[in-house]
Amino acid sequence: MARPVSKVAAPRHAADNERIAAIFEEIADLLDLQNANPFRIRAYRNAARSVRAFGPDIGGLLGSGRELPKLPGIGRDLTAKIGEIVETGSCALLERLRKQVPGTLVELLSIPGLGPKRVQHLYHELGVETPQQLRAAARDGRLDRLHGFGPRMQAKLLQAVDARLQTGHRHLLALAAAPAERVVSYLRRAPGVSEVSVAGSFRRMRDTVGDLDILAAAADPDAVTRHFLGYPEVREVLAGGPARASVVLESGLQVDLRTIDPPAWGAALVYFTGSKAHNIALRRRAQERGFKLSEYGVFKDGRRVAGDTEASVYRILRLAEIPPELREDRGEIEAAEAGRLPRLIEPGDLRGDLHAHSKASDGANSLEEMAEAARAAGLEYLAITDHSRHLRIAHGLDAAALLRQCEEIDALNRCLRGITLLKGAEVDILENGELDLPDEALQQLDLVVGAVHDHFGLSRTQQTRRLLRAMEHRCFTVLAHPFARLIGEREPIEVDMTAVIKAARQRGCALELNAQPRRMDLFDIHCRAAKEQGVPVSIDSDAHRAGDFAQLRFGVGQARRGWLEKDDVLNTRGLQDLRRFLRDCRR
Ligand code: DGT
Ligand code: CA
Ligand code: CA
Repeated sequence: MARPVSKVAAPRHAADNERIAAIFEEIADLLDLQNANPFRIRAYRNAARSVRAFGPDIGGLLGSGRELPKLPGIGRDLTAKIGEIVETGSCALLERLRKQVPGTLVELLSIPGLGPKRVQHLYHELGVETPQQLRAAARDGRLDRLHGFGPRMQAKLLQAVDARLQTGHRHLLALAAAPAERVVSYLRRAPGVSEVSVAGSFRRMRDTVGDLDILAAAADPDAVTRHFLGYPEVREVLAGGPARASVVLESGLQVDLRTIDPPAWGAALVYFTGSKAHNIALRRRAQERGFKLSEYGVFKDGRRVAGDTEASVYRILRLAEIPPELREDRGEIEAAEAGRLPRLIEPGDLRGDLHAHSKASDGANSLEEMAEAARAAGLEYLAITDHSRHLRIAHGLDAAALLRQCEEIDALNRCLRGITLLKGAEVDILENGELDLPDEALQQLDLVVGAVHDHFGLSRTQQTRRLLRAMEHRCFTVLAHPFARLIGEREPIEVDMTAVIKAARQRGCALELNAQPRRMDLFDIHCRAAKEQGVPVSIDSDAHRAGDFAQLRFGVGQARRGWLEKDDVLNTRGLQDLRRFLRDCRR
């Protein structure tokens, strides 16, 4: 591993809570693969959970010289490890374990259905180390020889492996965000730098990113590259020329840096933001108008006529400035020409959240803690939607437990200030399209969020019929994560989304854009289809812990990719307005 020598001290903020938790989880995984003491493994898993559930930024706390408060499951040894991670960005134990266990096994472990026992079996008996090798072994029947790999298990595994290989080595947008922000703020301190921006798919807010493309503007690119290669989170340097460099960070994320001559800043930003399809369409338009457009500027007869800012590039092409999320060549250039670009929704437009969990099912925090966190995130209302009984792994609620929760919420609402809790449930849509709670239970709720959590493999016809039937229920309000996909783990279900959107319009219910990083479901194109049909989209966090409301901004990013404006989104409405919708929705 090439780690460039750096004179720059590691910033004390190099570890956000998510990163600390991820390190603890990786340690637990690696220990697991070594058959280590189960108590030790569990201690690291609990610590990861604890760190995630902790609201304030631990790096910030320790950095400002304060002590870490007592966290559940975190004793002296783990506190020291946290200190080490904050200080150095990593942890000696992790480095040691990584040398002992083939790294690809951890990737196998992250495939649903594969625990440490099965991964060890695969490795020791078949030499399987990667998802590709696993797929090959399944296809040519070698798995049949192994204990614990029956036909159903194999079918499930194959599906999960296919989903994984489809996504490739892409990173979830939300998980790339913290490293991206850190490297950007580090680069702003490089000598002579006037601008720094993330470009590429990250700036367009795609749900996953292949790598991070970062641009800096400076007259002396060499100095910027040198500064960049000294970044403490760099694990490996792939290329390090004067004006461009590529590295891999500790998190596995690749970062490409390009340093731009300031007069070409805007043109470069357009070019490297992409998408490729948008760039091609822009360049064609430039040509038609007698210009030459490149990453270096807009030229006429060899002379640069625009390109210092993005606005200058679009202006000279007679276009309104197109927000990065729309740059996919899906009609944005025509809209910009006609002055008909949408006024995209902004994160600050959200006034509530219609999907969140508490300790009562599989969440980490109490009702009150969730309410406080939602208020701190700037929301005015929050629907508590714990799971229904069918979802046993999530400790789903039955009718009686739900009734008790409703009473608790009524009581809480009498003393909460600045936030209102709504009574809801995330109700399983059963295989036949029925809802998993009796009508009497559903009727006492403010809203019902219906969701598919099983039978993912139904045919398109059956799956569509299932969803339509569920939506017909007189208490149904929001169809949660309509495709039930998990990025890199589970493919979207087969369903006729056009029919679902039409049915939602007739029924007067809403579709969810679930902002959990692994879900990001609805897709952007279906947001746009919903908008065209006048079906409101609800951008929900699906929060399972207090910190999860921060995910909403990625949901807003995807909504923007789907051309949504404030009025297209249900939870931009004030509480009264929302209540009217909920009332009208109920038959
Ligand atoms: P990713 O990294 O796979 O999530 O997607 P992007 O869009 O970030 O793609 P990337 O990193 O390969 O390149 C960054 C941007 O550079 C891309 O959005 C547009 C521009 N670009 C890259 N290759 C080409 C190309 O061959 N032609 C044009 N016109 N633009 C390109
Ligand atoms: Ca990229
Ligand atoms: Ca790139």
